[in-house]
Amino acid sequence: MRILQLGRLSNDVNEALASGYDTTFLWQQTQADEYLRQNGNRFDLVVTSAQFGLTQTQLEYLPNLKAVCSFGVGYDAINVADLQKRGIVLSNTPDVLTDCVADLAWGLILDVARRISAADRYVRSLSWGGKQRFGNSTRVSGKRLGILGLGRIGKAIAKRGEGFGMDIAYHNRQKVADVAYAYFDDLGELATWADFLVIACPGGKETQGLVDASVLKALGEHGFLINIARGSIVDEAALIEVLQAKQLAGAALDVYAHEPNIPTALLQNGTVVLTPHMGSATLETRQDMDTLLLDNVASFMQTGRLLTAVTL
Ligand code: 8YV
Repeated sequence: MRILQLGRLSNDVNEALASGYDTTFLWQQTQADEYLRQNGNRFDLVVTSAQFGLTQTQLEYLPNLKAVCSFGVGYDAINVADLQKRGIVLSNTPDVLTDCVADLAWGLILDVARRISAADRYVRSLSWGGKQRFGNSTRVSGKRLGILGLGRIGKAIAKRGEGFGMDIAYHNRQKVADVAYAYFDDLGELATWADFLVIACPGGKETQGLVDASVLKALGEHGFLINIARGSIVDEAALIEVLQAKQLAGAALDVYAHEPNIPTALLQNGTVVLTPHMGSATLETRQDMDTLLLDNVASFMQTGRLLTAVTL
């Protein structure tokens, strides 16, 4: 069986795939599209990531594809309906990244409310002690935490919220059975209720633009938006508008509509905290993701089965 790896992953993964299997690195081909058009029929398994995805055209050039092993938990950049039609199986890397993504969500909640990054800029500019006062920030403990998407990551964020004595509620496609948190079946109502709205649902067509102007206005001038999921879930233009009109207290974002491009209006806004899609990017979690990706490849090669198959 032959492997096609679409984009560069860690050195450990690149080396393991190159030494253990018959692997071709598509990114090393000078004319990747042409290479794929002419040689796509040779490959049985694709290795990709949440970031690289798999395009419809690439899939068409892979008539003998049997499995896709992806690095990352989200698979919105892969058309699962097309995989399903062709009986191609897909694995991702769930669970191992849950804690670190939830930790980053909490870092962002604390940063945007307590103005930690803004305070850091203030101190470094030697403003402390000068005429310009830093001003107060906003309390986090005991406030209302609204979570959009109560899956594995949403639950881990909620659990941390309990430690901060917060009231916790969520919106999800459906009510989650094993939790005591309040359920809102209307996202606008959750936003009206919440002081902090954290986005933790999957990306893709179903959630595209779900957090729109009306949801943001419902969150309101004292509310904060935190997004560690996908940029596509938020109407970024509407977010800029409400921030500029001070109809929202602030936003903390790890993900964007067109990564790595961030609109200048967000870069220049002092009430916004920005990080470079780094939720899962700790040494420990990235090693665990590498291992799980490689274990899925090994399992498929040996048994024809994936360890963490996505239900398509
Ligand atoms: C990716 C992510 O792993 O897991 C996801 O869905 O978005 C990240 O953890 C990272 O962007 C590499 O593709």
